[in-house]
Amino acid sequence: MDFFKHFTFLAIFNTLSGFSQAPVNDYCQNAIPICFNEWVSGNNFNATIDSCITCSDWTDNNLCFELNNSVWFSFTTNSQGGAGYIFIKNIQCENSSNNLYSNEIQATVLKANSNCNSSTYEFVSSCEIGKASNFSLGTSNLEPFQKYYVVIDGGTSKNGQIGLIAAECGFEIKINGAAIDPEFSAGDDIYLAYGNSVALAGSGNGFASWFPATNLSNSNVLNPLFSGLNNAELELTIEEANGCKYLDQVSIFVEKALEIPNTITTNDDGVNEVWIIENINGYPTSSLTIYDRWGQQVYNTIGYDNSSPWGGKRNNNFLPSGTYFYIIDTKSSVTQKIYTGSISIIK
Ligand SMILES: [Ca+2]
Ligand SMILES: [Ca+2]
Repeated sequence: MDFFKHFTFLAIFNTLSGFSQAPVNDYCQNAIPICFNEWVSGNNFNATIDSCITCSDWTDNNLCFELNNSVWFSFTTNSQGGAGYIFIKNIQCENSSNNLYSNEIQATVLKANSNCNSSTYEFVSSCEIGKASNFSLGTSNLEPFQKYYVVIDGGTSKNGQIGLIAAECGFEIKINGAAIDPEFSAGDDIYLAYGNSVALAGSGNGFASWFPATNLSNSNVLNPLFSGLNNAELELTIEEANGCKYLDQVSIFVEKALEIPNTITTNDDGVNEVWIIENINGYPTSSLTIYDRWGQQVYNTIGYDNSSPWGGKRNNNFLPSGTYFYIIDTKSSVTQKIYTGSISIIK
């Protein structure tokens, strides 16, 4: 039994440590896209280089550092271009306690043509070498709507000693900066007269999808017509060509006529204890004021909300039975209306 346990352990250990396959992003053509401000795990365990002048891992066109076991990431700039920053953290190298192995990685950012032909590579950042702990790469003049690559490779030095076995390391990578900051929006909040339709004001550089799709003319265009009869919260997802997804929300307020009860009964019987104004939730900036018969204000609020309604109190004290008077201004830019009337408190 002991032998069997031991055997099982070995089998598991071999499975975990046996990275016999090269990483999927061993070559420029298979670079893994990185999205704005999202950490991605990577490693160059068993990564390789190819050895022709025009192929992915360049050999002659090496103005940065000698490649040993490179892996590739890609990102795409927005319509503005400009500055981009790449961050690399949590560098964990295999054999880091063995003096025959390097524990340092090296990295740079470059532009390539679509075939990842190394003779076309243009370096757009510094070449960072000898990195055993967190570091960043900066680049300032990225072109708009352009794909760039980050190449990460194991170094061959350690504590100043050179000629060691190239480092194989795990790490995490992310990117941000104005050139990558995604341009997308679900638009400003919308106020809509009951029964009307409105075109949503989505924007973005990619495939659009709105959720929920109910009441939309087409959930996969940026500006579908919304024709719902109730308030709605819609979420816009933009999936860019590189697979990065970005989300934004918009609120739609459908403005209906208010239905205002004229009585509340604050007798604690659980019925009509509070003032529920139907459809007030279509007017999130409404103003509501209540006065007593002498014209003294007893209640005032902006954006009356039926989930915390008026219960016949002034401050925290119940008001006497009687007739009070309200003014509700919907403050709407679409269907602005002032409602006035009386509200009776009966105990
Ligand atoms: Ca490679
Ligand atoms: Ca009651």
